[in-house]
Amino acid sequence: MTALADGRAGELEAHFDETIARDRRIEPRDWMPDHYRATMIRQIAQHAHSEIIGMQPEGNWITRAPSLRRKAVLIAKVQDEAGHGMYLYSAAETLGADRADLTAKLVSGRQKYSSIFNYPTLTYADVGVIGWLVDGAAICNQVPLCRSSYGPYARAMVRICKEESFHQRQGYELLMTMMRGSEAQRAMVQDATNRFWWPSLMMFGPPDDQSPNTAQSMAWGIKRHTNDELRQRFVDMTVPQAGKLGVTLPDPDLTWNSERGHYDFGAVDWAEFTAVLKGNGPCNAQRVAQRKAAHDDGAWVREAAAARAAKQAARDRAAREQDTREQDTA
Ligand code: BYC
Repeated sequence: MTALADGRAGELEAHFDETIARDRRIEPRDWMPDHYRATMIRQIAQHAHSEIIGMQPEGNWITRAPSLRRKAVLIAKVQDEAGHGMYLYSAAETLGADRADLTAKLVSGRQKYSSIFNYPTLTYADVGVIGWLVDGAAICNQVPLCRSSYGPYARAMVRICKEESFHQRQGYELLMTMMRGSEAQRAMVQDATNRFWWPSLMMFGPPDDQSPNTAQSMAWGIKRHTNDELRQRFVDMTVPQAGKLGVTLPDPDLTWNSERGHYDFGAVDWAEFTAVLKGNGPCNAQRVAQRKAAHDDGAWVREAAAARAAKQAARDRAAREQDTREQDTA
C-alpha cells in the first residue's frame, strides 16, 4: 500500500470509529472494517434463516388449526415470518452478501439458524406457546437491535418488532382461551410450556463467559446487551405472565431475589444447546431437508422470474434507445 493509500485507510477507519463512538449509524456505502462486515453478515443471515426455518414448526398446524379464525391468524403469522426473512436477506445484500449463496450455506449446514426451531410442535398448544415464549424471547432480544449500529438492520428490526409484538399477543390470547377451556386443554398448555421453557432461554445464546462474539459486537454497537442480560430480562418479564395464565414454569429454582431485584433461575442445560447447534436436535435434519426441498421445488419460479426480469430489461433498453434516436433526429 502506498503512503497515500495508507493515510486514506487511516482516515476511513477513524471516521468509522467516530461514527460508532457517537452512536450514529453505519450505512451500506460507508467504509467498514472487514470483520464488522463479516459479523453483520453472519448475524443478519442467521437471523433471516431463523425466520424462514421458523415457518416450519407453526406451519405444521395450519391445516389442523381448530377453526377458520385460528387458521387465518396462523397463516398470517407464518406469512409475516417469511416477510421478516425477506427484509433480512435484503439487509444482508446491502453488505455485499449474495442471497443464493446464503441459502446454499444454510442448507449445507455452514450457517446456523436459531436452536429453538429444532424442537417439534406436538400439539396445537405449541402454537400458542411459541407465540408467547418464542416470540416473547425474540422481542426481548430484538427491541435493542432497533438501535443496532448497522442502519439497514436496525431499520428492518423496527417493523419486525412491531409484528413480533402482535405475534406474542396472539399466542398469549390463544393460551388464555385454552386455559378457560377443558382440563385436557389446560394440560396441553402446561405440557407445551414444559417443553418450550428451557429451549426459549437458550435462544439468547451461550452464557457471556462462553460467548466468543459478544465483546466485539457490544464494542461496535451491533449488540446493545449481553446474552445473559437479555435472558434475565426475559425471565423477569415472563414469570408474572405465567402466573396470570395459570401455568407453572418448569424450574423449581425460580424464585424472586429481592436483593438483586430479579428472579433467580436454575441452570440451563448447555450440553443440550451444544448438541442442537451441532445438528443433533430432535428436528435438525427434518428442518434442513424441508428447506432444501422447498428451495429445489422453487427453482422454476426463480428461473421464470429471472427470465421475465431479463425480458423487461431488454424492452426498457430498446425503449431508451428509441427515445435517444428520436431526440437525435428531432
Ligand atoms: N441458536 O458468541 P455468541 C425469531 C451461535 S428468529 C443457534 O453469543 P452472537 C422468530 C452464534 O451464532 C430468532 N445458534 O453469538 C422467528 C455463534 O455461532 P457462530 C433468531 C446460536 O451472535 C420465527 C455461537 O453460537 N434471532 O425470533 O454474539 C418465529 C456463539 O454465540 C444461538 C436472531 O437471530 C442460538 N440460540 O449472539 C418466531 C436475533 N445462540 O455464528 C420467532 C439476532 C448463539 O460464531 N441475533 N448461537 O458460528 C442475535 O441477537 C445474536 O446473534 C445471538 C447470538 C444473541 C443469537
